[in-house]
Amino acid sequence: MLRSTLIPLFVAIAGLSFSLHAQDFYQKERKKWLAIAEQTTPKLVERLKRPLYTVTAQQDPQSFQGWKVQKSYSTDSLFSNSMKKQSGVVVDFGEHLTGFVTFTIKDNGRAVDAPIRLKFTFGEVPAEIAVPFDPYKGGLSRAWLQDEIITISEVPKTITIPRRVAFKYAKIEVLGSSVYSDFKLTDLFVKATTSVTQQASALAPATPTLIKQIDQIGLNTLQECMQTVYEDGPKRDRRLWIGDLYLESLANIYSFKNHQLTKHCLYLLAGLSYENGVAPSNVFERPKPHPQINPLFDYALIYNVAVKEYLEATGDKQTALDLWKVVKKQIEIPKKYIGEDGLLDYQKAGKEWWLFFDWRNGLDKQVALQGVVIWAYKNTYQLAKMLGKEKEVSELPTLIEKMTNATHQHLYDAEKGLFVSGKDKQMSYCSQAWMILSGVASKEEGKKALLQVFAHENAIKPGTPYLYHYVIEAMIQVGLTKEAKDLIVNYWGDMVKKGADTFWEVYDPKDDFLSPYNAYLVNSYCHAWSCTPVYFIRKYPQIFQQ
Ligand code: RAM
Repeated sequence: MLRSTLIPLFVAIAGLSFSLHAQDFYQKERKKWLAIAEQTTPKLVERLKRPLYTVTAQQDPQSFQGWKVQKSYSTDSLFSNSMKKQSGVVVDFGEHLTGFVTFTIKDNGRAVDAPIRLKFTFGEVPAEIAVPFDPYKGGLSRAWLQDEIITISEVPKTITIPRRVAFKYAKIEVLGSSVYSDFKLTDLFVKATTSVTQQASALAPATPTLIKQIDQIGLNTLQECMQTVYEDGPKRDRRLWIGDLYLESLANIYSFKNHQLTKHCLYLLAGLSYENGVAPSNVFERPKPHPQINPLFDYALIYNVAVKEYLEATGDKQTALDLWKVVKKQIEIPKKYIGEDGLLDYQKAGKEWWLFFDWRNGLDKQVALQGVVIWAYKNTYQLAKMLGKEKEVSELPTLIEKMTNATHQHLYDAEKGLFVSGKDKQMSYCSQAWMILSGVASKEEGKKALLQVFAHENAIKPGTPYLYHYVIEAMIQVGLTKEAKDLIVNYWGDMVKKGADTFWEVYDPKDDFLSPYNAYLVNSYCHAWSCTPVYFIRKYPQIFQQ
């Protein structure tokens, strides 16, 4: 727990030297990239939504995190009766929404003679409106939790809460009011936004019901995360991360087809790259575009693959050529760590970088690191060919071959039939997936490796839908298509059965309270990287739509 929250911070500090480099590698291009990013900022589509009814939260051991909601009474009654008698009421908007909330307060017979203090608590899942936020022991800021206290000095008044929120439920408590007067809440609505403009096509009629539901919830998740950038989560972290962008853009290609948003994000990341040339792990748009100095090895490489996928989907060569300088720079990152034997010095890399791959404590990343580098190199070389630039990266084929051979020779345990990672020869889903995606494992080896690891009780499983994405992609690649379908149906389907309206950042079927941040309430419950069933279901209709 400690490790996962501290490492990024440590690297963030170490990374400061990063930005203080002598010269800005993109000095000439930065301005232009940021200008294009600005021009391509999407317009948000707005919808006004009001709550459907009030609900009560009830404890239920069978429900997700032990809480469910029960329909209570109508909003007509909520809006026409004294608010003082309804303190603690919870309203249900019927769907996950992202936007700014506005409410109106009026007196209820007797003139209001003192300020009114209200507390709003917004929740994506029932536990957030049922379990107290404090005392808070999480590793991330307490302020991510969506509670807001508002003091109203004049009545009647319509107020828009200044903070954008992401929620399905809202709880309203009266913290302060005068005994000599009364008031009511007469209106409450959210101006919900998204940059989705085009609906996704319908699935084949023969698609199983649960898969249809998974697809729809995946679309809802993606739509909520598609704001003026591909956010990772509209509740938290509300920013553009390369790893999330990559998966969202894949799902977008097969659904909403808002390619302009992808272009916008790729330019924004380029324009905000660190001065030493590394693509930034994550960036903020406001108050003005800026990166977080927190370099992340695997995400920097994934940038290249995102550009390649964008080009393949759109044919927009101009953009890919424009961004080529960033792509070319990312392939330099691993070179410093590749030894004579073709193996990366993963310990050194791990000291100097944040290596992510998944939020799962104890995951050994040696094999995955070999895999992601080879995979990114292969994709970059394909991109170079599409752009007629292969001469500029002519070292890649030899490097790929050398690394592939070394990985196979040193990290494949032929007796066990799978890849083992680190000095303790750890077996994980992560390692097998990356060996397949990189092509280090042959189809047969990969298939066997996955089946072996699935059968191993002690193998390290993914902790997030993010890593499950790569596992499923690998399963499809080696022909485990029925198993891939079962996994989507079981893992994402399980979230559906537990009441998900949007897919969660972290999900372990055996532990509803798992949190990389030491506080499950601060987890995001509408998280971009969890939307990728949309991509699989639509890209492979023969597997999923019959
Ligand atoms: C978390 C977020 C985000 C992810 C990073 C690595 O802060 O969940 O989605 O990309 O970690």
